[in-house]
Amino acid sequence: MQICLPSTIAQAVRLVAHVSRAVTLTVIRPCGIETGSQLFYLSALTLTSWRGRYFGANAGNESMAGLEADFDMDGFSNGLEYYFGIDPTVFEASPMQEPDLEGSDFVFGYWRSRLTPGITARPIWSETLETWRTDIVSQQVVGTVGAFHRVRVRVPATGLTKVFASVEVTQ
Ligand SMILES: [Ca+2]
Repeated sequence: MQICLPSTIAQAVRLVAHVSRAVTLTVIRPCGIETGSQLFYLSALTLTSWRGRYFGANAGNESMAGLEADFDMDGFSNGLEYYFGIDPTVFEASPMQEPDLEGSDFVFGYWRSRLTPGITARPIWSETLETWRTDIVSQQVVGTVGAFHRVRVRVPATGLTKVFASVEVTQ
């Protein structure tokens, strides 16, 4: 009796978190090639399930798992960590990257989760760190990898002496 175990799976299953679709798999065996498809139903990681994933029995504890809490004390609230798609229990380097001047515009980038149901987020900026503004700032998705978008934020800085920028997350 010959056992015909698969030697390779020709097509890896790569699904973006919010995409439900049929995926065709091709399995190559020593005795032949088999192809089939399967419809995968996926649902986005909600804020509630995200809190459960990282905080377990403490998911309902607002001082640990709440949107404004900063459990790992890395300077980013849990809401921001959910938005950025990073671990809220591990102190990590800032997800804000590549601050620079392009002409007279202040720009920076970051990776964010493609889908974050339950929250809204927008870039904000300030000259003083006291008053945060949402005018004149713009953002653009400049890339996509898996479940993440690469975002580029731009603040026209003509006439400004300082620009501080962040992202505001609200529920
Ligand atoms: Ca944090």
